[in-house]
Amino acid sequence: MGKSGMDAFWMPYTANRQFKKTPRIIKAAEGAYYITDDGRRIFDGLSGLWTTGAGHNRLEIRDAVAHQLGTLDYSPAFQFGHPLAFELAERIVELAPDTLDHVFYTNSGSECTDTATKIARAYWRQIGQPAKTKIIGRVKGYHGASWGAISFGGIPANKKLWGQGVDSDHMGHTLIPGNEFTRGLPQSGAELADELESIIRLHDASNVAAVIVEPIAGSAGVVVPPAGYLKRMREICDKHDVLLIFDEVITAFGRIGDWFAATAFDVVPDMLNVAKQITNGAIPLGAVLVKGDIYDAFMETGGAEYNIELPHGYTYSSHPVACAAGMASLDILEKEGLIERVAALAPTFETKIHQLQGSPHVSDIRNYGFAAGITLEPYPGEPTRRPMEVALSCWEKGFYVRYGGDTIQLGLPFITTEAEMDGVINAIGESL
Ligand code: PXG
Repeated sequence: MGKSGMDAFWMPYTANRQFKKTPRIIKAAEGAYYITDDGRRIFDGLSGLWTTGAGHNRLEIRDAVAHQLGTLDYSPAFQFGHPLAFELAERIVELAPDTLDHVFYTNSGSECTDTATKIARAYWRQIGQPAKTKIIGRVKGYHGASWGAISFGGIPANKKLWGQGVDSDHMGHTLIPGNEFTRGLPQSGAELADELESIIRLHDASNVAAVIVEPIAGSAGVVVPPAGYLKRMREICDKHDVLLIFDEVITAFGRIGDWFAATAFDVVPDMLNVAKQITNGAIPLGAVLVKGDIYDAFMETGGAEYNIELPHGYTYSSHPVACAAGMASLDILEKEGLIERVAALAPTFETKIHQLQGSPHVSDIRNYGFAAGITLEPYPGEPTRRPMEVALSCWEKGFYVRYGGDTIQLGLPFITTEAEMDGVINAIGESL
């Protein structure tokens, strides 16, 4: 054992030295609350890591997982199948926009990123355009931690240690002066999508495979797209034969008061990535929803029927226990009307969160559905310190909020009451 009993675990995306001096240990959870090792109840203001909208320790999920573990704990993912994998795929496709009618399973958002962009490059190659390899992301984009994700992702701190990755380029983000403190979608800035056309022209469309965007960027601090921006992006992709990938790892399954951003904003991508909320966070599972035309192209160019059309997948793709958790999570969202609840209470949350305008150091607030980002003016030369201090102060007060870069982020559980909204927002205000 290490010196303090904490040395051995190299914690991910964590200030290890600081954490191990002042540990924050979560021992249990219940509904919208965590219970710490010293017995405190902490309101979960980020639904885990945007994962657990329906609240923690849901009995329905526990029962489904337990049942599955006693029926079929694992089955080989390649060349064999189990019933739940097909049932869950059919169910996801029913919820999704019509043209997204195939599901490729992964275990995480990062794997979705690699899967969708690998499918994009392979698709162009299979239909005779092998030079279309470049993937375009955005500044401030977060798509996970894989080689692909850090290449076309746009968060500098996540890129700087690794050097050259996958062939990619970046559009700018959409946080423009004048749009501060917008409630919901900013009304100006749709033309920022035109930069995509310039980048495609720069590299020539014959070299560009796809563009990947979070319809609402999460990790960068809840960056909401200007009205019309995503539609414009869709038009540019169509014009230049570039595939459009929506990374909906945070936005899918209720966070924004709809099943998907694609349905909320009425823009249908060629592929759509989901994870996190699909199992309410209980078991890792991700999926790439793929347009029929793309799937069909692989089937048609696959050669002999015994050939594997897409040599890609993971040992745990379509894991039976994860699929069971997925079915139970979708049951809860549907039966309890949680997505409708988020839509109904989003305006209340919007009013409340914007009451922080005017608090010390607050330079912007953005919101959509049950997500919000607050930008704080930095200490000179220490851009990430203030949000950390505010979040740790909230933790002391009994509220978990996310900090990252120069932002504080909220991703409320879908079951949050109005009093709980006030509680967490007041805690942020007092901490500021
Ligand atoms: N895409 C998006 C849009 C994400 O938000 C990933 C991909 C990667 O997923 P995995 O499962 O590989 O981690 C994410 C992850 C935050 C925060 O504070 C967000 C994520 C992870 C950790 C923290 O906003 N999102």
